[in-house]
Amino acid sequence: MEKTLILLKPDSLQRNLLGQIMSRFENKGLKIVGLKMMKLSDSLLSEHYAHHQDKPFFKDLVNFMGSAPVIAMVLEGVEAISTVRILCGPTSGRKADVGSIRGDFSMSGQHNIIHASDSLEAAQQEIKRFFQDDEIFNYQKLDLSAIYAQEELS
Ligand code: FUP
Repeated sequence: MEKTLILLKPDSLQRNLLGQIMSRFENKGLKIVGLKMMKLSDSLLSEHYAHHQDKPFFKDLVNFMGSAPVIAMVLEGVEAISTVRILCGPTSGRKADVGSIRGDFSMSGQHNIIHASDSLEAAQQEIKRFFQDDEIFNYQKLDLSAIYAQEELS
């Protein structure tokens, strides 16, 4: 089963969108197997955005991403990496389809609400970057109907 790394960026926190965005992943059927709040350091951000270090927006990006805590999550599911990217929409909120997270909540190419790993290789690297092994959980989703049926009998 694939795992992918999500960051709910500082604008999600500032705009009170965390619950709505997490609900989308839960409703879709993706499983949350890691979850924490983190204030990202310049050095961690420089590593995470190393592929953009020569871009004119790099400094602003690092400042923005460190301006408030983020929520880091690991989501698990069949083809979770590409499925989550579809739910997020493309980088610019202005170009993202209505119905996607960026399309519904962002008018920006930088304040675009969410980061999601874009490949298997990136997901593996990024999960290691933000989570220790013991912060990722392996658990079964319960069949609640069986538990409710048990209650009915007792
Ligand atoms: P994505 O994978 O959709 O997050 O997009 P990229 O890896 O291309 O970009 C990573 C982040 O760089 C974006 F989420 C926001 C920032 N960025 C800018 O600030 N300005 C730009 O023109 C492009 C990207």
